[in-house]
Amino acid sequence: MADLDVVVVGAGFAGIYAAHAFRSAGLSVRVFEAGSGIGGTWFWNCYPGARCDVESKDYSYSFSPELEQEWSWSERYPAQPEVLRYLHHVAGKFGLWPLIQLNTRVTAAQWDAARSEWSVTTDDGAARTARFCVMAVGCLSAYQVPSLPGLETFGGPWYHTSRWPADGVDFTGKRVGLIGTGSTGIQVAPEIAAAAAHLYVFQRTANFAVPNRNRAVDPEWERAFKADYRSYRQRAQESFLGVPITGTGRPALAEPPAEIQRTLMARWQSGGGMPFLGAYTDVLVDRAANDIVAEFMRDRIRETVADPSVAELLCPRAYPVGAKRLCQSDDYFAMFNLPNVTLVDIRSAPISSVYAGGLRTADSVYELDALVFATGFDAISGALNRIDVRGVGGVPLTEKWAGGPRSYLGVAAAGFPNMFIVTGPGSPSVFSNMVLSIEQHVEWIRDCVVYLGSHGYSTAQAKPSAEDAWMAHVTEVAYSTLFPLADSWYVGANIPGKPRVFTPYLGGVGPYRARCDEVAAAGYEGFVLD
Ligand code: N01
Repeated sequence: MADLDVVVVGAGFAGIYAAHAFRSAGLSVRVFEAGSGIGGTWFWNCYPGARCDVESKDYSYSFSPELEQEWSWSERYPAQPEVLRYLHHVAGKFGLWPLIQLNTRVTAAQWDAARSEWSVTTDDGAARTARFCVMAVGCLSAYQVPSLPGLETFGGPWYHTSRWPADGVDFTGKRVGLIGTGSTGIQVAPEIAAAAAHLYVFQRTANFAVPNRNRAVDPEWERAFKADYRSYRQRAQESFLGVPITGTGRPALAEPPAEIQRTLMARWQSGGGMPFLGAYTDVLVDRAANDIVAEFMRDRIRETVADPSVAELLCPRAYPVGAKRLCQSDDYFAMFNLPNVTLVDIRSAPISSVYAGGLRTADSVYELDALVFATGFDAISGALNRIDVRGVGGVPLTEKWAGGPRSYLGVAAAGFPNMFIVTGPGSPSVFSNMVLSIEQHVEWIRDCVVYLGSHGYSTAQAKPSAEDAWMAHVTEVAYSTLFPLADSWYVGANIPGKPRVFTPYLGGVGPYRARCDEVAAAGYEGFVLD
């Protein structure tokens, strides 16, 4: 008999809720977490300026109305420390700490067909067996540092934003080089600029960013909002992004140009990426409509940045707006008006090497005291591929995914019985409000495990044919949009050698949930139950 019913890998939003959900269903569960604290992405990404780009009222668990009512967020967009405090509150309120083992990295998981159980090995050398293995490893946890020649010779400290020292970094009086201008780089840059003697921002690809218009939560608004939380959550579950936003419902191309400008400006003024990009129905599927929105955003950069040549360099042109994750910032572009900030174009003159005193590009030398990498992640599949996962016949998951990650519904993989992936490749995951998608997956997995027990089955395994059909559907939906036109982490383009496969499901949170529910209602259609 297995040691446990369920092993959960990772104690972020997904692992924490999984602990609660499985235990509430009467199952024995243990969560292994590599970090010294819970929180996953919110534990590791403690760089200054880290803030969620989904509003706090949405980026929170919905499973407990009591929790929903008792917790008060202080800001419209919560900063990293507040999200972490929230998760600690949840773990304490629901008594989850005894189920979570920190400082323990899962290194391998092997399916034992004879015993119908997983053998899970951790870096403390221990091995546990479990009937089910739930991978809650996060979509953006395998961070990447580019292999720059000479990095090991650099005389000063260097940091990756996703492994930021918990007690902070003092950049006072320092010349700092920042590499990476995605969501993270755009958040951390103004914080570094406020302290450093000089900040050099090394930009390879200019990025779009909308304002947050972050503000304190008004207690009156909060009271009124909480009175309607349940029906709001219902609307969120049925929505496209996991956040109920209201668009015009019309295509931009059918709208008079002046009206488009008015609509976009109103949304720009109220802040937030989802309502802005969601204003018109054709922005993410029609290049002409997309160009109108992109030009509107470039105009905002031009009117913010004083030096026209810097402004032009900051104007994104390499991809349709939204096809890479839209960044949010209230102060990134204005930061380039500061005398101690320099934008360096490493698209035209790439970084050639790092040396003890700084960094060389094809046409210049930059003397630096510290380097910051905001260079992103081996997304969606990276964290799982770093665990030695072996399914039926000892086949490694890395071998199955050599041509790119594949799964059925983004939650299970053929050849890997009783292994479930929370917000895995082929599910809405990063293209949705993650907390809502996490809850949906955890509950679906829990229900499946309970169903197996109550119907006399011990294993569930996705059928290869179901997986093939699902991945074909994921691809078809993606290629009906502008998303594949960008060299983004959505397609693995940021990792040298990674197969180019579009993995998030773009069919919408509501329709996706409905499909998952249909599969369950049909006795887990597409799975072999044994
Ligand atoms: O990572 P990224 P991120 N030389 O991959 C550059 C979520 N998130 O950590 O575009 C030079 O987006 C790279 O350049 P290029 C959110 O989903 C959310 O910023 O490849 N540059 C790019 O500029 C987000 O999308 C929040 O040309 C190199 C940057 O590094 C996801 O996390 C906040 C390079 C990487 O950008 C990842 O964001 C933060 C090299 N060798 C993150 N390699 C919020 O909720 C990479 N780059 C607000």
